[in-house]
Formats: sequence, structure tokens, C-alpha cells
Amino acid sequence: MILHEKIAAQLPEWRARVTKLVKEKGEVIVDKVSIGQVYGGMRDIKSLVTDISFVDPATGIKFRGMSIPEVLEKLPKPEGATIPYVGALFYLLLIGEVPTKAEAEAVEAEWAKRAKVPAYVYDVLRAMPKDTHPMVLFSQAVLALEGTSEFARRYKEGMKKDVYWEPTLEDALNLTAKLPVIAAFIYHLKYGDGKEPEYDPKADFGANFARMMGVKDKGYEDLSRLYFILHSDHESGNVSAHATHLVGSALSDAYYAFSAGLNGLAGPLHGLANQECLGWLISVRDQFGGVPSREDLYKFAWDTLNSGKVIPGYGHAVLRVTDPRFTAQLDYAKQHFPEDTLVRIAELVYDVVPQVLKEQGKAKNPAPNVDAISGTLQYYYGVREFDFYTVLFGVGRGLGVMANLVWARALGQPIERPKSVTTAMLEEAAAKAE
Ligand code: CMX
Repeated sequence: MILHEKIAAQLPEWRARVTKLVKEKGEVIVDKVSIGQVYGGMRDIKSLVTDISFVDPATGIKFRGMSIPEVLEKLPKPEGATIPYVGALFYLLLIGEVPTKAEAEAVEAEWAKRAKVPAYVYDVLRAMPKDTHPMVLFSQAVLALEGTSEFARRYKEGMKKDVYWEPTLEDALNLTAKLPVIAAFIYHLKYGDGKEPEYDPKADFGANFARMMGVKDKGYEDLSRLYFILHSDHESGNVSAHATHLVGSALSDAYYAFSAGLNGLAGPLHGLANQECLGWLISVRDQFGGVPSREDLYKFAWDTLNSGKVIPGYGHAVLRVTDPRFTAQLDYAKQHFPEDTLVRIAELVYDVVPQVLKEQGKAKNPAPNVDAISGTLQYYYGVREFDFYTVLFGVGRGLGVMANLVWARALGQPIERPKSVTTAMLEEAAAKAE
């Protein structure tokens, strides 16, 4: 299998590089840590390594050194599509090179072989109460698949540490292949007739998702590719990526690890923000009967802030500019449906809200993040069940965290065990510093 061969070929050099660095330069100090950081959610403390993606506060995410416009331009696309194969992105994340069309199609073919979801997973989901949140169903389905883990089976049999990555790659492919199928099933179970989706081996990951969702507009195939590519990875410190890595570091397999990551993604400060943002745009539309004037929107935004709420979709913990994932989605919307009312409102919000947040002077970044428009695009294509939006984020995020898990195993990354201190110890350190 192509991904296996490529990683195996790169591994000796990577292992030598990491071993040399840690053995010979392990004492070199990378960063100082302040009391504010220790008490402040470990913000900005450099303590994780990934070569798969990096978020530069001034330019945004790069996947293996490539910006989003470069990724969208250079990765191969299916015939007639405007957005690349999701399989091409997964190849890039895992191998660090732009694949040829044949290489991207080889990844898509691996997914097609592995997409069938066992019947018992559907039964588990059907047995849950009707009002169960789609993210609970998603996380549960992933966990229910744990019994199929190649890593767990091989580990039980006894396996050398230097081959841990091989069954992890198998798990990563088996799991990511099933994510769009599980997501589409959850959609039909929650909001439709509960039919089990069929993966078409002749179509790619994005097209399959669009078809399994039952969205008739062909444009949703490209939007699905775009959505999964943009949401795949955002370096390792965000909650979903870090939770997956942390749980995986105990040698819990891919299913345990990603189920944990999804539970983190379900939080309102993380993956849930996309639905809140769309809700805010809709409340603007309903209040003004369409696109408001700049003045009305300015006042509406201030009313939101004055009522003690945040403006969803704006601000970021790391970024200090407009999120390029926002720009890619806005460009897509302007290209395909520029006259849509919510798109026009989202555009106006982009014009007005950064100024409002600057005037308020609290948010370190007054610019939009990925969530400021992602729900608007789904809404346009008729996917209007807000609770489902985080599941879509989860399908994309699975690609990034699985690529990271494979490399964490390949490079023998250890169990995570940061040190905690007491408040008294920090007070003592503060007194000494004076
Ligand atoms: N509207 C109003 N106030 C905001 C704000 C916004 N969009 N963004 C930040 N602020 C406020 C914060 O609430 C904070 O106020 P307090 O000092 O009163 O607590 C202050 O500005 C400083 O915050 P910050 O350092 O700029 O931002 P954080 O790193 O603490 O938080 C984030 C980042 C994204 C949680 C925050 O900007 C926010 O709540 N945004 C709205 C929700 C959102 O869009 N979340 C999606 C994030 C993307 C993702 O991870 O999926």
C-alpha cells in the first residue's frame, strides 16, 4: 500500500534526526513559562511536536508548509471538480509531498475498500434515545468500532515498538474511511428515515459524503471536499487534536483516542461555535428582514456585546489575522452563490464587526475565524440542522488527528505527563521573583 511504503522509506531519516536532537541537545531551553500561562490553560507553552501542520499567528494554518490557497491550487482534483480530492490532502498530511493524481486516487481506493460500517454500530446508534446529541452518537460509533482495532490486536499478540505505526496506519485508514458513512447515517437517523448509506467505490470521499447525505446539488460535492480539507488539522494544541494525542499517548488505539477527541470537539468554545455563528447571522436576517444597513449592523453587534455575549465566529486563541479558512469559504460562496442573503450578511459582518471589536478593545484578534461562515455554506445547500454541524467538523478533524497519531507512533512519542504545581508553589515563585 502506497502510504505504508512512503512512510517506511522516510522513517530511518526521521528517527535519526529526532534521536540526535533529543540525545545531544535535550537540555537546550526552548521557552520560559510564566505563572499566567500555567494558570491560563497552558496558552502558547511550546510542549508538543508535529511536522504535519503549523499555525503562524500572522498568516494562519500551513499544512506541511503549504498555505490553504496553495493546497487548493496544487493538490489533484477529481474530473470536473474545483476542489481537490480529500485523499490528496490525507496523502499530503501523512507523506509531506503533493501527490500525483494516481497517488491521491490510491488513497481514495483504500478508503472505498474500508468504508463498510459493521451492522452492530448502526444498532448501537438506533438503540439510543431519539433526542441524543449527534456528537454523542458520533463519538459512540467511533468507540463501538474499537473492537476492530488492528493496533489493539497486534499489541495483545506482542509487537515491537518500531512497528507500532504500521497497525496504527491500518486503523487510521479504516477509521477515516468510515467517518463520512457514520456521519451520513447519523444525519438520516436523527432527521430523516434512518436509512443506511451506501459508499460508491467509483466516487471519491467528498462526492460520497454529498451523495450519502442526499443533497442533490452537485455543488455540495465540492463544498464537502473543501469543508473536510479546511477542518482537518490546526496544529496540535487545540482541544480535539490534543485530546486525541493525549489519549493516544497511553497507547490507547485510534478508536479510543479519536472518540476522546470528538468529545472535546463537542464543546461550545471549540467545534460548537459554527452553529452559534450561523444562529447569530440568522438573527440579524430576521431582525432586519434581510441584509441590514451598516449602521443597523453596527448597532446590533454592539447590542450583542453589551448584553454580555461574544460575537461568535470572531477572535482566536492563536491567530492574529483573518483566518485563511474563513477566506477560502467566503471566496467559495462569492464564486458560487454571491446573492444568497446569509452570504451577503456574512460579508457585511466581516466589514463591520472587526471595527466594533477593536472599539471594544478586548479581543486580541478582532478578525473572523473558520466558524464565521462555515454554517452559512451548509445552510445554502439545505443542511440546516444546526446540531449536526460539529459532526461535519469531526469528519474533517479525523484526517488531521489520525495522520498525527501515525507519526506519533512512528517516532515513538512518549506518554504525556506534564507536571502540576500547587497555588502556594506559584505564590512562592512569585515572591522569589520580587
Ligand atoms: N466577541 C466578544 N468578545 C470577545 C471575542 C468575541 N468574538 N473574542 C474574544 N473576546 C473577549 C474574550 O471573551 C475575553 O474577554 P474577557 O477578558 O472578559 O474574558 C477577551 O476578549 C480576550 O480574549 P482573547 O484572548 O482575545 O481570546 P481567547 O484566546 O480567550 O478566546 C475564543 C478565543 C475563540 C474562544 C474567543 O475569541 C471567542 O470566544 N470567540 C467567539 C467564539 C468562537 O468563535 N469560537 C470558535 C473558535 C474556533 C475554534 O476553536 O473552533
